[in-house]
Formats: sequence, C-alpha cells, structure tokens
Amino acid sequence: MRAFADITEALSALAVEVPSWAYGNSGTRFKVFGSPGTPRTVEEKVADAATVHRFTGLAPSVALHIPWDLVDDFGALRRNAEDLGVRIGTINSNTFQDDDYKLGALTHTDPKIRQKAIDHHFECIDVMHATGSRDLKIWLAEGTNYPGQGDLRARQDRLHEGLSTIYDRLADDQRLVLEYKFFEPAFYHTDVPDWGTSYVQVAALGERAMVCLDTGHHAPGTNIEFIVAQLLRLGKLGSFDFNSRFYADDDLIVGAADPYQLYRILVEVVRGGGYGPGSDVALMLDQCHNIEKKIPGQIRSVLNVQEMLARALLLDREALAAAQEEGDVLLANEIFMDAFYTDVRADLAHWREERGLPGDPMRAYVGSGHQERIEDERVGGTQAGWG
Ligand code: LRH
Ligand code: MN
Ligand code: MN
Repeated sequence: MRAFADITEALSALAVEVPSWAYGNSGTRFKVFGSPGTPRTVEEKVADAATVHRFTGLAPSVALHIPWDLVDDFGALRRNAEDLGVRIGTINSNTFQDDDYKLGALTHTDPKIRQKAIDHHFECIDVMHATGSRDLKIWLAEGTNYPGQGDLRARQDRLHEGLSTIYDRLADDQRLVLEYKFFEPAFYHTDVPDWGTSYVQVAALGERAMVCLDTGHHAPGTNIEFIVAQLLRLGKLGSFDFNSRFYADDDLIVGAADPYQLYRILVEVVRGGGYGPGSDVALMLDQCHNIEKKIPGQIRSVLNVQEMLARALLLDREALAAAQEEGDVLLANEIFMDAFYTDVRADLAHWREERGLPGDPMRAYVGSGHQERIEDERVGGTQAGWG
C-alpha cells in the first residue's frame, strides 16, 4: 500500500459541489418535517454552503435548481457567493413540477409544450451566463405508466430534437450533462433510464455534452463502478450526483449506506483520470436531509467523500497491476481491500490542521454555536422544492 505522505498533494485537488436543495426542508411523499434554522432565501442557502466550505475546505461551489432558486439578480447572487468564498456551480433545470408536463416536456406530443420546456432551458442558460456556471444539468421526469401510452421511439426522436436545440444555445465553454434514472416518477418506461441511453443522446449532440451519473438511479445490484470505468473510457463522464441508498432513490448521505461501493467508484474515477488536474468531472452531491440537521449532514457527506478518496488514492496500483498480470486472484483482491480497510481519519485530521482547517470539522461546527445562531435568527424556512 502507498503511504499517506504520498497522497497529500493529490488530496488537495478534491472539490465537492453541494446542492442548494440540501439545505431546504425535504421529506418523502408522506411528510416533510420542518427544521429550525432552514434558509428562508436563496442567499441563505448559499451562505450555508459557504459554511460547509469554511469548516471543511472541500466544498467550493454550490449548485442551483431553477426555478427553486430563482432570484431577481443572479449577478448579485454570484457576487454574494464569491464574497462568502464559494462559486455558483451547476444549474439544474426543472421540468417536473408543472402540470403542462404531465405527459412529457421535451418528449411531449404537443410542440407548444416542447417549446415551453426548451424555453425553460434557455432561461437556465441565461442564469448560467449571469452566475458564471459551466454546466447545465438536465434530468427529465419523462416516461409513461402504461404500455401503449406513448410511442417509445418517437419520444426518443423528440428528445433528440429538444436536446439539440438546447445544446446549440450553449456558449463554447459551457456543457450539457444529461442525468439518467431507471424509474420514477414514471413506472412503465422512462425516456432516459440508463447510462446507455444518456450516452446515445449526448453523443449525438457533440463534445460538450456528457452523462451525469447519480449513484441512486440504478437498479439494486448494479455495478456502478463499471459504468464509471466505461464512461471515462468513452470520455463522456461529465458529473456525479453522489448520495447513497438502501432501496430506491433514497438521497441519503453519500457513503452512509455502502462506503465500500463509494470506495470502488472512486478507485475507478482515479484510475480513469476522472480526478485531479486535467479532469473536468464534476463531483456533486444530490442529497436531502429529511431528519438530520442539514449543514452537519453536508459536512459529514463531503468528509465521507474525502475519506474514501484517500483510501482510493492509497491503493497500490503497481502491485495491483502486477497481481492482475500474474492472474493472482487472491493477492489482487487483498491489495484492493488493504487500501479500503485503512483508517485514514487521524491522518486526514492532521492534513486538515496543517492547512488551517479544523481537524474534526463536525465537532468544530457543533462547538461553533453557528447552528444555534441560525436557529434563532431564521424563522419560517423554505421547502427544498420536492414538497
Ligand atoms: C432526480 C434527481 C435530479 C433532480 C434532483 C432534485 O431524482 O436526482 O438530479 O434534479 O433529484
Ligand atoms: Mn440527481
Ligand atoms: Mn435522484
């Protein structure tokens, strides 16, 4: 195994983008629990993201969701974020909460509805210009509930047409990332259900169109690290939405349900050049904190990514390659597991302290009184949008 001293440099490249909606109240379709201290404005969500960055040094940007995060002056929001030490990151479109989109948005049979969905994406691109964002992330809730309800193939054609129109509107330094999900809210078929469909659609657009992999969007048992390897090999992995799940799209804290899976994914990210200088894979979180406090929930999340990344970087790749070449199955597996079983927490605490950060960001946050302060100050926080 490599020594921790060998990876300290590489660790510095970690930047995890946090989602604005993680700071809002959220829940299931059964109940949304309100929690004290929840942001009342977009500015307060950005401030919470900046707090996570201040305590961890790991979260320099925050993703917005439109229209959840609509403000009058995005230039001012950008300046406000920068004053707090963070950037506005990915802009997420939303075509899943409007009655007009009940039977589809970009895939709808009615050209007027399709145009409305395209116009929404144009509005998101305007936001990107004002905020300096690079990525437009598109997740579509489109699909059908009953066999025969829609023409599966014609819907793909309409999807291509809509995505092309949106893609053509982007500036040369902007990207489109298309997120897939195997089911929900549609239950019979989904128009972008898997990485293959997302790949086919973005490959038809051009170089700046990429796939977004949300770790909660696969059938149970799917080998996600294989998808990571394949997309990196094809040069089409644009971004991650990290979270963890036990059952469906649970949006729990990344690394909470299955830290070993997160390790395996990050091993492939590092292996495939998806991490560090020269890589433009965006590592985002897409999570909700339904019952736990939100800022510490996000702090825990970015720390989990850092811990598993450290273990992935510790993997002795040369020794592993040699064992693989030799066909030594058990040795190869042992080398792979050795790095996973390494407890890096004390080394990481030291690493943080050397960089002027709290060694234990969770305890530092709890001890800072910040949570009590925002709970006193903020009354009547907003819902994350799912409501
Ligand atoms: C859909 C999704 C997508 C949305 C977000 C709120 O399940 O993962 O990324 O934008 O949740
Ligand atoms: Mn997602
Ligand atoms: Mn999701």
